[in-house]
Amino acid sequence: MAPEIKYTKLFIDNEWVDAKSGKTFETYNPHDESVIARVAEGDKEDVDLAVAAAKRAFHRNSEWRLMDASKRGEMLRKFSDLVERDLDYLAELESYNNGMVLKYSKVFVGGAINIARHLAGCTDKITGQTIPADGEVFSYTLRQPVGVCAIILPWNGPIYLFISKVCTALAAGCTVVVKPAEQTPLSALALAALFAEAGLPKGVVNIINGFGPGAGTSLTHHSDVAKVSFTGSVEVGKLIQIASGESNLKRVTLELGGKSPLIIMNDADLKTAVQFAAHGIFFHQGQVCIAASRLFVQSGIYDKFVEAAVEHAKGIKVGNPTDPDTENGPQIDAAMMNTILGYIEKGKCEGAKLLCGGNRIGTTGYYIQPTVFGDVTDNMTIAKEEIFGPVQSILKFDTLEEVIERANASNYGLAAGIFTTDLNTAMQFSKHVEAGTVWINTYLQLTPQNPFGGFKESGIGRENSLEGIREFTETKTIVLALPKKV
Ligand code: TXE
Repeated sequence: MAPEIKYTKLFIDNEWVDAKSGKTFETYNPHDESVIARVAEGDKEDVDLAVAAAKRAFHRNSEWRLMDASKRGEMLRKFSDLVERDLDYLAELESYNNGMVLKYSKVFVGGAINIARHLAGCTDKITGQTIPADGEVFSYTLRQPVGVCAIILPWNGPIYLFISKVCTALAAGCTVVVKPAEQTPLSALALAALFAEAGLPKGVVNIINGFGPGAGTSLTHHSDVAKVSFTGSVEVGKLIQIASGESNLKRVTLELGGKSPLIIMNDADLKTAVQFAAHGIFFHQGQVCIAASRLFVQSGIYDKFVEAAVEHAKGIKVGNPTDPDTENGPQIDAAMMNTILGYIEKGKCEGAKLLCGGNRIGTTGYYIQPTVFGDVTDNMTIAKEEIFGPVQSILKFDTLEEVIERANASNYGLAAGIFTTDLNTAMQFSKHVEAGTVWINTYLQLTPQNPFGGFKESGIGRENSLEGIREFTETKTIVLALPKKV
């Protein structure tokens, strides 16, 4: 049964309000293309109201600013408990609105709760330094919240990214206006209600659903927004940097796409490597920024590996994300599905060997067969561009030196992985590969304590953990003159 849709309006100052224009837009279930709900469509006027609310909540005499840092932690803990209470409902909502397989949605919401709890413990550990400065002075630094933050979200992990970004901003003491992706507006509203229930003062968290041009650009150009935290495409990431330059030089952190290399050495445990490589690319139908989308297999095991990888892909059960034995669900929408099918055609035309899959499944719902290409070479489009779909591209290599060079020959640098039983190989690779996260004998393993972000065009800044919190703060240096040096 479809989950009940409780909230469809905008959320400003802890109140549910219609868009000023009265406009709404439809949101869909990618499994059967049915309309789930109509949601208020925010635009510049609504953004202005939400930013004003967030600015009031950030005033130096506001309840939020005067709250003890440890109390902020308590609020985040209370929020985490409420998310846990509603975990089944939230996971279902995610599956209905973005097609993530229900069993994985539950794991993802659980992972987000762990992040929120970790951040709750960080609020009173955001410290500055005392500095042995020259002269007769006592000198120290404070780390202070940057101000009103715009959080712009994608559709591929709406709950996980909402919780990780918003809780990081709140842990630092900021206030936020969130713009969820237009494809997945519902879960952010449900989470906003939980913040209100947790007792968060009004104006600290505000939600403006809407589109990129409109709600998104109004936020990125707003002179009272001090920072944008964005996850999405490289193209829009660049536009956000431009908007920052054209407005108030707001701080920008970007978590963008990837073309992450996963290396399988001859000495790897074949069965384990095949399983992780498959999970690395097929999880959530490949709609993951850290997907293992360039799979480099060493020549000594290449044939055996490819055979096992194809066998594995053929066995993946694709279907309704809410069925308990489903492993892959639908792509998010028709546009993404067609883009992915276009990449598959390019792969075939450019000479990659299609070993299984390659087609849409059925005519309703945005389903694509798990697809494997062998004999992929570095210059092919499918080896260079982010496909964001269930397409495993397998490339052959001979030596470690060669594969490090080839792995780094990309504009992206989000994640990388290696399967090997040789410690020296693992250490050499992890030191020299250009990636924000490197997994050794594992893949897609995210933990709340680790910073996350990318090298090169995969982004700017880091998220999660104390390092992520620092990105939502400014350093203030204080110099106190003393009559005598101490
Ligand atoms: O992203 P967009 P899309 C990659 C992936 C995918 C491609 C396109 O390769 O195929 O991006 O996806 C808002 N100012 N990733 O089109 O457009 C938009 O409303 C301000 C990787 O969905 O970047 C939405 O809320 N905001 C990725 C958000 O930006 C704007 C996750 C993301 O949309 C805007 C998603 C503007 N001018 C896609 N234009 C990852 N890193 O995980 C759009 N938006």
